[in-house]
Amino acid sequence: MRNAWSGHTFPHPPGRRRWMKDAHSMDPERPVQHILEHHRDLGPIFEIVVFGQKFVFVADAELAAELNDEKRFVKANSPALEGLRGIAGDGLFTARNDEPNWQLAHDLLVPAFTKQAMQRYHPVMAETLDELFVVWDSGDGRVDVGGDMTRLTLETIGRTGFSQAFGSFTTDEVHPFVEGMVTALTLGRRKGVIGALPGARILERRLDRRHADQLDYVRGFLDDIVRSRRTAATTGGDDLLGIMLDQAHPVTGQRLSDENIRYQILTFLVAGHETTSGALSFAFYYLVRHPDVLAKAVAETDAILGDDPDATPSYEQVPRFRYLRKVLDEALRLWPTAPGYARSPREATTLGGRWTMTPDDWALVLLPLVQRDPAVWGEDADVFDPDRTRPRLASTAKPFGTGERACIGRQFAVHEATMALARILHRYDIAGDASYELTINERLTLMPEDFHVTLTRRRPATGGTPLPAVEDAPAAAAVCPYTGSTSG
Ligand code: MNH
Repeated sequence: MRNAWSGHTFPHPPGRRRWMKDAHSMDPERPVQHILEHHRDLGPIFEIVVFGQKFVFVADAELAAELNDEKRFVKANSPALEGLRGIAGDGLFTARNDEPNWQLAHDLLVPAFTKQAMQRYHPVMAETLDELFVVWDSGDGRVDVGGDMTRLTLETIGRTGFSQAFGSFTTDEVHPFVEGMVTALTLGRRKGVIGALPGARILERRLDRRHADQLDYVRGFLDDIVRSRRTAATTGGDDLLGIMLDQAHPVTGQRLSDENIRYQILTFLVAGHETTSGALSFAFYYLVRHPDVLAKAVAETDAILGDDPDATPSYEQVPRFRYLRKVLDEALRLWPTAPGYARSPREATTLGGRWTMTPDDWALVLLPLVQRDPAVWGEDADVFDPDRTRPRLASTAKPFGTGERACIGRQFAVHEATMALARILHRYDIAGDASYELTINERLTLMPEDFHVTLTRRRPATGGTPLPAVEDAPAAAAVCPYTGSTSG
């Protein structure tokens, strides 16, 4: 059996049953929160066996650092990722390391995330925010943070990557593509979980049949995006879609197939918005919970943007919001919206000096635990504090993953989220609901649930607010603002 760990059994939740194993001690609706609430005492590495599948979790920064070592380990496709292959195929996120389409698509699409590319996306990101502000200004000030951040990030990736708008700001209804996508994703996750059970194929086919209409709609929608670009009078374009349709690999001359392009569009539309909207929502959650942090953040926006509430930062100004960046990093430390990634050894090895691990074995780096490891972050590891100094082994805080298969959209996400935070905090006074208790929706990614704030237009303070002190900020602008703190 795959992931047998040479027969080794790790610590696991108490009360394991003979057939159901650990099913009673996992929560399919909120697996990550359940582990944080109930299983933090299982130690640095533990297992949960459900539905005939062994999941090995790493909670410890030292072990995570080992798994992050690209010389010894590579990305593994967890069952959850494999479950998505029905709709995302060998798209970038779900491709297996040895599939030729990974390298091909990676090489073709890296240029879509360079500095020059980001400079092209910048005004589109700014315009999309303007449209959100129009909606907010015509409302009563009460805002569903998760919902509106999702609208914002979906519009942004749709427009920047594919010249595809979703009308998120003109209607209250969810775009049918989004609905279909969510169905497809939920389906994928369920398939991933049941995959190891006898009879899974039959169940899977039944699930597919039940949702056939929605899945067909998604497929048709993706085909339309491709078709309308191909028939457009002006072909070309240097956005994601343009690159995929028009460019050949500079060395091999190979091109992406139509099927693979569909997989990539879906991959980027999903990966390009879910995680970023969650990150923004958690940042707002912590900001309204910490008035001192909020005040510092607002002061930074006034110092950089001045007294015009509609001021838009230039591309070059965005990385100067160093304190906002710390807020974002700290939110992603506590609640990494993509809560983990799986790793396998390149060849048989020993993990932690003790456990034999073969290329058939994989472990999940469980980021919400690794990034709160008290050995690294101290006893107050669970506390939100953007000013904390990043200690030894802080390099295991990797909300964007690690190595060759790390997030290709990291700069995109950080630029988009920083600008959104800056402009929103500069433009509105923001008040939370004191009685709100954080509950997190775990769909594919993490997202605060039913979190609302009240916005009122503000008039930024005029004139020379001094920049708030930001400790250990890189001294010279020569340091790339994006490759600094959290990953490597
Ligand atoms: Mn993103 C891979 C987190 C924003 C597109 N992303 C990953 C991985 C993590 C991750 C973790 C690695 C998964 C693994 O090892 O199995 N991503 C994030 C977070 C944000 C994010 C926390 C926002 C915050 N991601 C984005 C954006 C885009 C994007 C924005 C696109 C515009 N991510 C990807 C793609 C991959 C990926 C594509 C797969 C890369 C590869 O394997 O080559």
